[in-house]
Amino acid sequence: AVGEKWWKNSIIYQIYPASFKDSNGDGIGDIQGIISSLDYISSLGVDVIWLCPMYDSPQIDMGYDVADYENVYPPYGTVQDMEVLIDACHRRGLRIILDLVVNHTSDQHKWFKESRSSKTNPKRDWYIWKPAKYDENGQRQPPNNWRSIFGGSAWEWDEQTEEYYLHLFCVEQPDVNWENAETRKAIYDSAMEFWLQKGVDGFRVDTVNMYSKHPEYANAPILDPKSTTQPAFSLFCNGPRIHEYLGEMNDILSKYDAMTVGELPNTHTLEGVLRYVSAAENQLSMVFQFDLVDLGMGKDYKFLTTIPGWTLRDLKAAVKSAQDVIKGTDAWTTVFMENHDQGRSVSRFGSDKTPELRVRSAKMLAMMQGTLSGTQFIYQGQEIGMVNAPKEWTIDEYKDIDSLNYYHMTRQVTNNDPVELEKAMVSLQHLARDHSRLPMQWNADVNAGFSSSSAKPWMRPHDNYPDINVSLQEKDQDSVLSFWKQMNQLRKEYADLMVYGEFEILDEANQSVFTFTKKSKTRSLIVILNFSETVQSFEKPGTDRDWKLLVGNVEDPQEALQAFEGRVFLA
Ligand code: TEU
Ligand code: CA
Repeated sequence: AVGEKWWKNSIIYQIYPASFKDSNGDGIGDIQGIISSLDYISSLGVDVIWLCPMYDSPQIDMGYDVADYENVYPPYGTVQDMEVLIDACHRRGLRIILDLVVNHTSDQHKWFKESRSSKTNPKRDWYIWKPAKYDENGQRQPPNNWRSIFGGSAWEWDEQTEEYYLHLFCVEQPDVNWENAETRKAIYDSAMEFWLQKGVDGFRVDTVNMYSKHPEYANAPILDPKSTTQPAFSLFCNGPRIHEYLGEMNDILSKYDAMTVGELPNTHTLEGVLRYVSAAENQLSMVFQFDLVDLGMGKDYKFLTTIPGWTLRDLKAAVKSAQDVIKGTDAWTTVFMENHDQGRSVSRFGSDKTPELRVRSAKMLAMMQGTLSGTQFIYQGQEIGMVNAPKEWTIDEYKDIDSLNYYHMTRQVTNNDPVELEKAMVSLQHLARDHSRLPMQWNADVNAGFSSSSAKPWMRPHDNYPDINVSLQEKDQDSVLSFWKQMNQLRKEYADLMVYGEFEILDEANQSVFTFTKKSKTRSLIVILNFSETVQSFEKPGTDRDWKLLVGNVEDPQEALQAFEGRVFLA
């Protein structure tokens, strides 16, 4: 709509630097590789790129452990390379946003090194330090039972100063003390203004609801009686001062007309979400809700004994919860199914069983994403229908700290029981964040064209790259890639319906077909998606207008819907 913020009808392409394009054959993607791929990125019809962390970091958590906000991880390049990239994007009419990771830093950040050096150091209070507790046997215990999101206690004992520090993620990611105004100022200057002044157009804000912890640091309720640590999300998410902090951040961002998209885990009520994204609240432009990507992942993400399923009704409800954010409100929302923490959408919500079903279901998912309201996000490789790592791969191919911690813990707890370790592998085939981190598949050359043929990529390329790659799909009118380009074009042309239209589900109870409408004042879309592997009948809802088929993923549509067939009608 006229006068709307620029980011509302933007399509954002997410880049995971390590796995996108390696320009110098060291096996690690880099900024020059991204610069050399900008023609490709532009050809997709996207408006913005989002770069996952490229800051200097020991890479314990792939750059989400930042050691220096004002420098670049040397294998990725330099600050100067970033300046060239920002400029190259802008010259093409692309915008660029960075990842803002400020709930925690790396333990190698100079702030933390100072903080841990002594109890009287001026930066002691920049992190969250607490004294030990002692049990009835006089044994030292952490301040509470909170479990780290990557497993184990969220508290780490520091031998030198004899206190514990908090780390909601890994040991090497100490949580910053946001209660300290001087610390907040340092974060705003170093992590935000430094890059805003270089011209970046906004940020994806990591774990945006965890900065303010509930100040009692109370024990979490015992959900897992076998463990000494407990999931404690409600005690560190959406704490009492979070909206005050986000207000301060917004004061800075609004000077630059910068957009923000916050990552909002563990927030399940509409009111809770609106507190972050209602325009009147002046907090964030939009957030990622987790309802859709959490489908079938189990309650606590890990320690699965059976793989939970999901139903199409659950998927519809998850889609609805993000669409409802803008229904009659002044808020904005997002559309996404993949990112660097999730398995591939084709493997999860479509089918990678046969090439035919893979291609068709990838296009069907593109039809769903392409017609839902909100800012659209496409994760690298999604546009060519990349799939999860092969089931046969062993633990040696997995690199993510979350996966490795999980596997090693299983090893310890079960005394290397091969049956339990096999189960752990099945869980990882389902849950691991690694699936989205395999190298981008550019062509059929050795290493998928990600790296030179003599290089050893930091992660093994998928064995299927000769069949699924950019080069092949660019030449093919019927490829997943060509289909995404078409959807991106249609999204611009029919923005009143696809980006802004009012969403309504027509078949809530149907467990095979998902039918929804998108309406503007003058016209409507009807989207019909067969999420099943079997033929399904369907009826066009009665209307006085003629429905015209705008786009579909089956060559010669019949009366009934083929497996994973989708159709979008305009009236
Ligand atoms: O993720 C935070 C988050 O809450 C989850 O998506 C998390 O990855 C998952 O629960 C682990 O099982 C963000 C980043 O996207 C992720 O890559 C980082 O590891 C994490 O923050 C810490 O910075
Ligand atoms: Ca490289």
